[in-house]
Amino acid sequence: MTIDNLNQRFALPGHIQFKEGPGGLAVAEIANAHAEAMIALQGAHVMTFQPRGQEPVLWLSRFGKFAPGKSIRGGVPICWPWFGPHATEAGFPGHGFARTVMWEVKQTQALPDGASFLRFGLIETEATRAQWPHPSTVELQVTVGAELKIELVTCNTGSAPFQLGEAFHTYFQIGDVAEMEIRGLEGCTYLDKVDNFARKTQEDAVTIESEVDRVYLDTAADCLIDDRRLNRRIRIAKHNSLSTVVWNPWTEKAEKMGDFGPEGHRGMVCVESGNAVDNVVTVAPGATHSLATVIGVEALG
Ligand code: TA6
Repeated sequence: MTIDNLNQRFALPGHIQFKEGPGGLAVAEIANAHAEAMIALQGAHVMTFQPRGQEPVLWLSRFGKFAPGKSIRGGVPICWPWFGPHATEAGFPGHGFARTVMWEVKQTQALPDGASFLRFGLIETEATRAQWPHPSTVELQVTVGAELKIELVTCNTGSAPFQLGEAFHTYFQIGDVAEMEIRGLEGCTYLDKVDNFARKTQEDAVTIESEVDRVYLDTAADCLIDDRRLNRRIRIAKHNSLSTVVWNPWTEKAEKMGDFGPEGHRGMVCVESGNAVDNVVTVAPGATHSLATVIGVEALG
């Protein structure tokens, strides 16, 4: 569907318009009384979210490669229908294919409270079916208001159950990594990916002084990013999620990845709400599973 077609069918004055974004990617541009946001149709990828009067909440690399089929570095990449490497196929893309394939706009709506609602559906192809042969549908529902609500809805339309790994791989904008801590994971068990997946327990708030790549298990808790530099707290609430991943690549890995930019890792941290490893979800035939997160900014308590 061309940009003109998208605007004819789904634009909403005072809320949503479609345009060509970075790298020529089709994007939905949202601007309402509460916030501004941008969502690429590729990957149904929420790239930016900025409540009025606030600094951007999501980190988006200025050095990212915005190109068809390439995952965008920053915002909210959708990891689906598996998290991390595929269990058996090394050649399949890490974190699944959802974030690099095209999604279609299904619905847009101006909500009574002034927020904007958008619903996207993943466009199945022979390539996606080759990697995920289970009859299913997946939609992303985004509400842009004073808070950002994202819901990933998976339906099993087949006659056999399937296992699902998923996450919102959210990159958060922070003032400086040395002046922030992540609370809400105290006492949780985590797999430490920088220490051969050793199982450990989180004693206190999470602080970051080197590469951190941890999958916290069996936790439904909100996470709080307390940012002393920007003098704000970001609350990350989640629903139907038992895993939280915390990731900062630090200097060496960020440089190897090549799209963080100089010292880019200092301005971001990933706090990812999903279901991974021990927490993968079994979706029964005919069942619907919905993973959701609500992201908002508060005063630093
Ligand atoms: O969620 C953390 C992680 O799994 C890291 O291990 C690292 O691979 C990161 O995701 C980024 O992955 P990407 O495929 O987006 O470069």
